[in-house]
Amino acid sequence: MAIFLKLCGEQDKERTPLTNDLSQIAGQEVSELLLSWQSQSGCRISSLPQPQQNDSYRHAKEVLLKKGKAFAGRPRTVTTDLLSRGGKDIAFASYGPLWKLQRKLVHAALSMFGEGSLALEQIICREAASLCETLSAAQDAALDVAPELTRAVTNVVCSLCFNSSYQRGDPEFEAMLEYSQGIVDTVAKESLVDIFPCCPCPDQLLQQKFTEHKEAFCGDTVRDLMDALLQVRLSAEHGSPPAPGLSLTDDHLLMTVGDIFGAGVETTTTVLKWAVLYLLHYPEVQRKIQEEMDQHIGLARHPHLSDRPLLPYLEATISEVLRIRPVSPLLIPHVSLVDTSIGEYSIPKGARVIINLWSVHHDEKEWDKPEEFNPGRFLDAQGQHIRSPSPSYLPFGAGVRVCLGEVLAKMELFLFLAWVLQRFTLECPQGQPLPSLEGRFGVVLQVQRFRVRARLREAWRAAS
Ligand code: HEM
Ligand code: PLO
Repeated sequence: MAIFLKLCGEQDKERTPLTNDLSQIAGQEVSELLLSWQSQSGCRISSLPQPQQNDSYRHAKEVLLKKGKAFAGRPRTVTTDLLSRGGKDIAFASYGPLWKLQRKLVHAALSMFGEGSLALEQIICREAASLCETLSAAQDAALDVAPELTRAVTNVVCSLCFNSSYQRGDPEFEAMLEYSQGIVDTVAKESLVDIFPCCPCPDQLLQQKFTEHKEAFCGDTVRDLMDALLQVRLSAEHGSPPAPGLSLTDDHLLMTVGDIFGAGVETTTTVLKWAVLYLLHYPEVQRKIQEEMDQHIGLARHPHLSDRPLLPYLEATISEVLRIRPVSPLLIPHVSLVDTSIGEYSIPKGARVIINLWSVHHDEKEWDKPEEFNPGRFLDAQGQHIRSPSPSYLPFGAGVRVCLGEVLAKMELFLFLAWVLQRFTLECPQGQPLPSLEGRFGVVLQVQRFRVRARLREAWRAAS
């Protein structure tokens, strides 16, 4: 079943803890899910009746693409209001001119800092090199790679947002990790108000960075996303006054960067962890990626973004990880902004619509043995080119609310995995059982903790 609906009553229009709802979903039967929602919130819940044939992804696409604008709203919840200072960010903001402007600005800034160009690639490669150093230093010991992957990804996003990065063990970085993990865990478990009852905005680090940037900003040089946003606001102030409702307050700028930071770190790190976990379970996939790399790149130089067409099996592996363990298995909830319909069903204005991406990605009618990890399904018969085996695949969503970071995320996933697999073979530490492939439902589909042995490849040792 691809779509759930929630038809809210007046009483909880504004203050329904979103993730309490979501945490109920993982691993439960749909009927259970609907009952638990009903008893929790007193809302009327319905789901579209069993879809006909392949309607599952069609309904999802109708909501996201065909009627994207009609379903472009977001529900307001206690938790997201706290995270976004009342919807002043992008992800949890309602559809409107300010949200559009914020998206446009981030898009422009991402292009300026190098979606596809050299600057961002250099930053990612610097972090990939540092990650490889750490793995080398661990000298075959069983290592919890999660903090290392998080540091690498955080540094890319920090460079992009604040023009800064962190060394291992930096107390500010440790504080940031703790804060971020705290939010992710908390959002997964319960409402944030229970944890920060008197402090609705626990984002001091972000605030501190913002204040530093505002003080240093002179309007001439744009060092990062924060400067880019300050500059846009400055130029707007010099022109005619903004139309009512179109002025970017400090909170809007801060929450925009907060979103890019939060989304940039949580999602990409999680996919990298899933990728490593699947490579431990499927050593033959790892071997194939390494063979492909040895053949097309060799060991005398580092991988570049321009190598992507040369490494279709690695690209296919990334696509398969994003299919089998979608980071955001229910996307972010959508809300209908007008009376509308899905298929033959009428949907009233204000209905909460949850797309079940998990079922779209595990639909047996669309995917051969969907539980099987098989990167080959994304390759053509010759294994030379990436292909789209089914339209039932939406890891980044689609339409007006589509992910803003898809290009950046794909750059990072490709480069980090290529750098690591060129040098190391990832293995389960000796004598330990293979770690679980079961996810933990949180704000993203989290990986359970596991350890890895990164063994330097003989070929790499010999070559260097
Ligand atoms: C939204 C997936 C990385 C920024 C989303 C959505 C999905 C998604 C499924 C929700 C779409 C919807 O509600 O219909 C992913 C995946 C990623 C990733 C799988 C990594 C592999 C990133 C990165 C950034 C980012 C690196 C930032 C640079 C955003 C933002 C939104 C969003 C701002 C909200 C868009 C809106 O509501 O208008 N992402 N994302 N994401 N993503 Fe990503
Ligand atoms: C992560 C914790 C941050 O402090 C705030 C934040 C902002 C954007 C959110 C992100 C959190 C979690 C992952 C989200 C992202 C927007 C898109 C992304 C929800 C809550 C997805 C699709 O998973």
